[in-house]
Amino acid sequence: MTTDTSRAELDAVVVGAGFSGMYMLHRLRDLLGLSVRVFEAGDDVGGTWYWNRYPGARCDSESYLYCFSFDEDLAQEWSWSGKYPEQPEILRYLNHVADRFDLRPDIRFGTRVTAAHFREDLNRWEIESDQGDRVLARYFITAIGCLSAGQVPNIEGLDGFEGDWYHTGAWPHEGVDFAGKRVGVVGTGSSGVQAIPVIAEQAGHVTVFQRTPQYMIPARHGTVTREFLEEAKRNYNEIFEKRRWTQSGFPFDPSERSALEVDDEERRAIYEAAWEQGGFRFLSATFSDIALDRRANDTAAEFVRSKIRDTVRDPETAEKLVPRDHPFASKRTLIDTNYYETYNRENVTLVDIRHDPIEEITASGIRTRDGDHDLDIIVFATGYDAMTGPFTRIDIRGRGGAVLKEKWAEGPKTYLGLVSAGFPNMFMITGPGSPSVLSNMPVSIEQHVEWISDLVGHMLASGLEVAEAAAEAEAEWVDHVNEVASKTLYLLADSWYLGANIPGKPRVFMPYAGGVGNYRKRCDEVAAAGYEGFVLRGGESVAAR
Ligand code: NA7
Repeated sequence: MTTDTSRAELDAVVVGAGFSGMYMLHRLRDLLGLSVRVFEAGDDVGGTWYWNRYPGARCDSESYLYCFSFDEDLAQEWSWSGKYPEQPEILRYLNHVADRFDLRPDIRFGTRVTAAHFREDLNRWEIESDQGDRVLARYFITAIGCLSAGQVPNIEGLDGFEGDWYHTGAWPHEGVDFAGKRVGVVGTGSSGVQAIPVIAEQAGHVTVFQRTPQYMIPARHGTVTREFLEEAKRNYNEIFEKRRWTQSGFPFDPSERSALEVDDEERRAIYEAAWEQGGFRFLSATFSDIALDRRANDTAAEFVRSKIRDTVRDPETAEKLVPRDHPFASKRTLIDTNYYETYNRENVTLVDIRHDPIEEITASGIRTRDGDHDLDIIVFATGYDAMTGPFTRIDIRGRGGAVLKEKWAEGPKTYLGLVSAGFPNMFMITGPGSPSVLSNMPVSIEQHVEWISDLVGHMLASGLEVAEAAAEAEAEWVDHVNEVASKTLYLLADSWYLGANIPGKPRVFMPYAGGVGNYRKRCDEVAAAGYEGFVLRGGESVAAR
């Protein structure tokens, strides 16, 4: 424990001031009247949207669905400019929320929480920051995001690179001037795929280093009009209520047809129509069994492969871009704008590093087995230590000094993705074991924030001091999360859902694939049954549910 420069005793400490932390602060402070401090590593609000300022950064949930629903006036007064919001627009929205609810006075910016230890003698969390804070709080709430611990691969020679390099998730605020530069982009997930076409328009030359080819669905920005967005506002209640009960937090009607019950011509026509509309609807509005049945999935995969071959003029490049080693949508589905078309540009080269691996970074670029690629700038779009990384980089200790990182060494163990046994009064917003990254995030965030504040309200009203997961309830939930995942095709890909992108990380499917609506129902039932699966303690009395 470090120097004690700032002491305070609070009801709650919230870590992170993105969507989750901001709404959590509002609920606890303005609804329950608690004293709350939010610690935020960035210099302003926004979380993911504060950090991810790379060219082309935007959300691939549609704007009118990627926002808060808890306040109708907020929903009515804000107008989105188009189908998919770009990073600056989402950041403006979150700044608007911060101003509207006067959140900033309770957020300490530029401050990273380094440790949180549960003090059994006090029934309080002792929380420390890199700025020397040391505070006590009854509740310790993580709003740290699922994709906030960026990973730059450990490639020999990076230190000696004489150009500039950046990770997409820690992009300089002043931007990067690519004009005339030779740029290497490592990684072709959502971030790389958004950035590459935009960088290619500015740079002298772009070399893309691709490890795994991915399936992409076009965004089709023009398919949402201002009239549509105004209409959506008028149907605010209906749309947002529907959003809460679907599989992924989008209010779209899923198809009930199997991809195998229609003939080739009809199937192709259905895929074509969804392809023209663009976006995530392709996953749900086409057929019901794409994510579950390998043969059905193959039809979607083959359709996307044919689109790649139709778009990319050089057949050799097209074949490098065609995904073959995993089912469609078993990694995070990507939504693109001009991605495949970008490979028709003269100034873009694709290096398939599965066949021509990166050997080292030299002073002047990247050396692969087959040759040297001279570069002025390297962009690492190499993703995150997803879901557990944001937790394990904080020194979190529960009862008896138990270390969360050690408890989770073989994979995250949570009850409902909200709590972890042995870590009393610690609540995780969109923690592992909840739908989180498999859903439209604001929907899952609102559900967790409201559920947590309801529990805290219940504790206050009932004189309870401590809420904690029962070990058996947690074990059952972990089994359930695994069982649900085993019925999907997710386990057939090396994805960050499974930790496969981080060397040495245990291969465990971390999010809950049972669907946002089913999950919400389960959480509601747990609460209605007096917080079943929790041990609630108040003063001397102990209530095991
Ligand atoms: P992702 O989706 O994890 O993508 C990272 C990309 O970087 C992906 O193509 C990886 O290949 C590649 N990668 C990772 N490590 C390496 C190394 N060591 N060498 C070469 N290539 C590597 O991160 P994003 O930032 O694009 O997106 C994160 C999420 O943000 C996204 O899913 C949305 O939810 C929003 P791989 O596929 O692992 O072979």
